[in-house]
Amino acid sequence: MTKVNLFTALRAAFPADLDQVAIETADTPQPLYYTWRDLDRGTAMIANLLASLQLPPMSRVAVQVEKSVEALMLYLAVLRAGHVYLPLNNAYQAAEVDYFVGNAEPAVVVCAGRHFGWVSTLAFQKGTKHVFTLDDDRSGSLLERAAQHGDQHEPVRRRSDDLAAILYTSGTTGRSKGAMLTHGNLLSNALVLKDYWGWKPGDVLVHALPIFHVHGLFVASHGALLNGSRMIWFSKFDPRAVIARLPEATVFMGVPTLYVRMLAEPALTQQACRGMRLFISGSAPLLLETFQDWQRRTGHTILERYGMSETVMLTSNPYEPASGRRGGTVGFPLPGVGVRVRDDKGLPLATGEIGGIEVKGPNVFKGYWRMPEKTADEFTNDLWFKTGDVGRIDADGYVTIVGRSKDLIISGGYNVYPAEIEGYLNDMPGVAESAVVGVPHPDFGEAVVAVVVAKPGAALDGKALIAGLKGQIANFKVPKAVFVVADLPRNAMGKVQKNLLREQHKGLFAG
Ligand code: MLC
Ligand code: AMP
Repeated sequence: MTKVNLFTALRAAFPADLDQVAIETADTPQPLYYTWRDLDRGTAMIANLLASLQLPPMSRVAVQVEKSVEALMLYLAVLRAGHVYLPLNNAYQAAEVDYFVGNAEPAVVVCAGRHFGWVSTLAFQKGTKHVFTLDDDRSGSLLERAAQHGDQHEPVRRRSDDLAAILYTSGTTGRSKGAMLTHGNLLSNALVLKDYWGWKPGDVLVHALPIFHVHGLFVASHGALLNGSRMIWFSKFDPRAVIARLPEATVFMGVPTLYVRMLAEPALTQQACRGMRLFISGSAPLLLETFQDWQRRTGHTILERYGMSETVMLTSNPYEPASGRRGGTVGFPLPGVGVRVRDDKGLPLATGEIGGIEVKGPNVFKGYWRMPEKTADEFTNDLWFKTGDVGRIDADGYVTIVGRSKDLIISGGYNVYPAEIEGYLNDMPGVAESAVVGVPHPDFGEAVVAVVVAKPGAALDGKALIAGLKGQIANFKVPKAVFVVADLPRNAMGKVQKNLLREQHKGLFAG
């Protein structure tokens, strides 16, 4: 069991020579070079600013900003100051942010300068005392205020079961739940991955994922920081630009869409990948076709792993030997992580049989923020967490995910819960009812599609409904297509048969 503030552990891994470059930006107008000393001083100044606000211990700090090195420093500073980091996808719109702020009651909110008006209004209404701005050009009140503070700061002591972060993940009923992750959850997982993925001196990570979810914020950033490794930092994924930087790098992490988009670039060759040691994929199923195309084109075998906001990383294909990485599987339970498969009644299944995936380990979260009943529902009597994923474990121990019992769509690595979108559609004028499903999509893996029924006498137009949703909910949740129908297919019990809708629309984006 780890006993330290996660920041202290990451800080201890900084190289002895603090003047080496820790992060180099790849898509700012001019490249910016941040040394390890810059990270240490910058996080100290922000932590000192937070300390000067005299917040109660473990206050939530909610952050919705563009990706930047300073945004990463803010995350590290929140850990350092002993508070709880609450990252928000920057696609979230006012109604979504309003819910998160109302639910988490952050003491501090940090937002983009252009959103200060509406964010501060709703945050102050909910009792937040401090709203700062941070933009991706290093401007904003957060850094202005932090610059007035000293660059030395003693990290606040934290125990392993103290909260470090809250990550909101949507619920099946449409209301998001805040997964509470502790210093111990995050550090234990980062230490296991450092070893399992063979991080070594000289590694360089191309970081091109957003930093408001587990993959980019924890798996990628912690991996590099804990290894004292340099990062080549993209604020936004651009396949061509990323490929151009691969020759200087050794490690890359992405959701499957990133691999699909890079494969579409002629510049992706064995030569471009000559220095690479490891390509890792996760957050959504990697198609076997993508896995094989990548092998053929680059000579590298993608290592697929499986995780969740509630658990960080759970399973991984082996690092060695690369030939042990099996496409279509998510590999083995990580050291210290228990993975088992159960039937509907919670009974054990034989090897290879398909059932609900349950997990246990030091990485498994502490529960949902202020939702004890929901938390209890998601754990078995013997305290295994029910992932909502459906899969099997074969005789060699490989875990394969075959589906989900939770009604969830994963589009380009982002989760979309149909119930939430149906709620918004049903509230629109003229809509009697709706059903939202995920269908195969060549770029996003799955795409959100809605089927709606009009109220008697109302005339509905799919494009107008899409336009109406934009501005209300994050853009990645907006259906790519809306069909207006006379009736939704239902079974004898009156339940909408979403499988029939998925079948009917499965070819919509083919080719
Ligand atoms: C963008 N768009 C999407 C989308 N991303 N639509 C569906 N699904 C997505 N994921 C839409 C926008 O709404 C917009 O539509 C249009 O695409 C262009 O927007 P953009 O912002 O320019 O898109 P782009 O930069 O190309 O983003 C695509 C992407 C991004 C794949 C790079 O989605 C991304 O970074 N995904 C990674 C998500 C991630 O990190 N997940 C990890 C979760 S952690 P319009 O109509 O407005 O033009 C987790 C646990 C674990 O799951 O195991 O790791
Ligand atoms: P999130 O709530 O965003 O953390 O998403 C977690 C979910 O992503 C998991 O419950 C899985 O359904 C899915 N997921 C993550 N990694 C993989 C993977 N490698 N293959 C299939 N699904 C995955």
